[in-house]
Amino acid sequence: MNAKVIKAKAQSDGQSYKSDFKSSIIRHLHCTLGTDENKANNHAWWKATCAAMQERVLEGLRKTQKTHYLNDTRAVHYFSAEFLMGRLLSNNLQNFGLYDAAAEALKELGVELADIMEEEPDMALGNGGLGRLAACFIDSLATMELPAIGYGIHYEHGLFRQEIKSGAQIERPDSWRDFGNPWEICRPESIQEVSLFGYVETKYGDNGRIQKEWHPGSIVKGVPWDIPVVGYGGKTVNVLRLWKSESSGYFNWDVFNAGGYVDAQRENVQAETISKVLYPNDETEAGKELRLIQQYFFCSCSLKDIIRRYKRAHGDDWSRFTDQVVIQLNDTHPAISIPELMRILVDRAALDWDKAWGICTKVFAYTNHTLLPEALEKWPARMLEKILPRHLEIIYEINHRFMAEVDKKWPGDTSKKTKLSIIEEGSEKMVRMGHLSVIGSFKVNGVAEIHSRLVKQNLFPEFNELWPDKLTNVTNGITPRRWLKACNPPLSRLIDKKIGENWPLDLKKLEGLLEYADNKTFQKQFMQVKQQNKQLLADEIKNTLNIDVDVNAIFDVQIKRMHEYKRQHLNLLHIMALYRRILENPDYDMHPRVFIFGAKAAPGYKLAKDIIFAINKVADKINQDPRVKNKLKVAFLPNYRVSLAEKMIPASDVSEQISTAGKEASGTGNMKLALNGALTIGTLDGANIEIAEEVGEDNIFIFGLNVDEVHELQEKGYNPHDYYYRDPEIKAVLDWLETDYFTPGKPGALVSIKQSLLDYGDPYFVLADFRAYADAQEKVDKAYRDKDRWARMAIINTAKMGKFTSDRSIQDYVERIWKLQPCTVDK
Ligand code: C3B
Repeated sequence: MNAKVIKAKAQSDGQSYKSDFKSSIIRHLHCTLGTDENKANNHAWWKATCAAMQERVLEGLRKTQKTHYLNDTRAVHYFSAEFLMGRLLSNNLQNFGLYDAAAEALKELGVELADIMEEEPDMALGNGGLGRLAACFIDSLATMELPAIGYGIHYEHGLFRQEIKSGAQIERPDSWRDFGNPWEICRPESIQEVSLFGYVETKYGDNGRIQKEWHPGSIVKGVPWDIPVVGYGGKTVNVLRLWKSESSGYFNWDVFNAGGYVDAQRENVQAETISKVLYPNDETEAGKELRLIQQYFFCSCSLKDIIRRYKRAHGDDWSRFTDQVVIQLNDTHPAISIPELMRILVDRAALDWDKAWGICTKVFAYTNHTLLPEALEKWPARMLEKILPRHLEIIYEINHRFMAEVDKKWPGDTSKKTKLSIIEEGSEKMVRMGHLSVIGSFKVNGVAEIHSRLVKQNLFPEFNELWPDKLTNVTNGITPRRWLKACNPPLSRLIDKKIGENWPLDLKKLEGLLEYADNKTFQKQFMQVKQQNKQLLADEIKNTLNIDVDVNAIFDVQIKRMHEYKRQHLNLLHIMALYRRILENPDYDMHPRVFIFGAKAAPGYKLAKDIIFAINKVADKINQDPRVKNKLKVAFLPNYRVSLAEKMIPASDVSEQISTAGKEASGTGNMKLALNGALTIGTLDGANIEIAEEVGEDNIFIFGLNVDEVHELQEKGYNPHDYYYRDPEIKAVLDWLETDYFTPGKPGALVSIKQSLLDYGDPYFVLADFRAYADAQEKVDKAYRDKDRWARMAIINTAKMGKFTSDRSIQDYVERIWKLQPCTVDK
């Protein structure tokens, strides 16, 4: 169905729906919430509206599940410890094509849809890019009518809420379901049990075969909560199934000796902590026992759920399992699924090892999202032995057999074995989850061309030699439904008028805008929309920070997790340099600019928190300094999250994508900003490279060292002091950090940034790239002053983002990895 048909249908649906919807909202106000039209506050209206919507959603879900069951479809199972969903009301209304009808229905009831949408807490069950990617992917899967299920963890507390107090980040607990969440449905009929701890008994079966029996020390319950995932067009409604841990109230008493009763109770209480809270570390492996338990918990529940469904259709006949089931591992977080499936097949289903391994290695595929060493998960063998003793044995067996394969390929080469072994020997034996994932999967993909090349060349070169077809690329993407249609209504309407309404399903259609790139009227309309969006963001900045910003200034935006490799401090040093230039020369010629940040730091990441503090302190000073004459403003918006991104992205002129080349696997914010007409200033890193290829080098500001140059500099020996002494501006700015200029009475409060860049060797080459960055920023400044040129560039950016729809990513997965067929669900 194309967009016109969807819309016509939605309109006719819309008319009848409007009155149905109105009565449904009222009914829910009365019967679900126990209130009425006169008493209801915005929160109650929001809940009643969601409940009214959910009636349709659940009908779609029921039909989808029935259709998939009757067609016995092959399905992809997306295993991810994170799903960063954001808000769902607007998305679900949009995808059903009922947004306008709902807005009108509410208006007739005296309520503004936009106001009640603000009541919805974000579902922040993820940290950043990896979790949001999973959310975009399940949107695309449903939209493309592909049978799919997302599996994850039902965290009681998602990513912490960030407050800024006196410039510093404070973490507060997130409570997305404190007053109940209207979208989720509990499915007690599908509860699973998960074993932990205990010991393994070796037995001899009747046939003389060795059998292993795991006697667990405790058992917890996994309770599934389903979130419906509505595809665009409203036909397929898939499911995101999130597992909540609960005490099973059951013990394997034989492991407790007399007097173990109290300990047993303690374990019971601990059962509930498994799904309590999301680990807030982005790209660092915490090495914590509870995290491993979380991972195993959701993987075990999910695998058992898949097998239960498979057995309902196929009984004990395993021969069709790999035709029906493919499992995508989103990073190594769910890698423990591999030995878990082996355990189920060998110990429970009594398949022989080779047969079981044959199944495993046709079921799993693994996505690598990072090369950062601190993000590559390794678990102490001792920890695995304690928590999952049988799995450790299985991992040893997988490794033993794999080492034989390595020996065949490279006879007698022990250094190859050391490199490729799942087990890393050392003072403490470690299990490398990346290795396990590559060995246990039939495909491994990186998330942008350059990243996948580096995965092959630097991270897993020997695996690539051993299995040349295993490693591949699927460049990331974003859903244009949320990241343009829903978050930027005025631009969407303008595009609809020019090229029709099919682009949310076929984003390459945006290229139709190219012929208007030089059209003065269109340029004006395009920039007016931007101005309008900037005004809304300016209001938000005024409301939250009480800072006045001018919408004629350049809105320069850096939004992402706070991390040294993402180099928010490079941005900060440049802001300080501009400030200094203005102080030295009051007539310093620059177009007014507002630098806007949004970023959370991992609570234990000291330097990241110091950078947040520094940005806020520098912002305070600059924003209050009359000598700056409004040329420069700095705004750090607290609590960056999906719903805030939806407000910032449509209002951005400049998109900061300035990571050290080779460090950002892909990035997806870069795609969202360019899609909404922001111009990128960025390094040749991650998907920036592919964005540059699409828009052309005239329509992007590329600067700095590329991957090879970073590598060369590293080899040659990088000394940041060279840049400090040679470039007076760098020196002045770094020395400034040491004074109490930005932190009156507290000299040295910002010194850790200088120290990291000089004393600790500037591991992310900030100083090496500073001058090139500052020069590129001057080019941005010049370009913006030429209004026509800027409008043209912005339009071209929007027009050329077709490649980056997550529908294209999913199509790549389908063709290269999953081999799935769509399945049409009648509405
Ligand atoms: C991120 C990477 O940092 C991004 O470059 C990438 O676009 C996304 O994943 C999605 O692929 N990432 C993350 O958010 N968390 C990790 N643990 C590892 C990578």
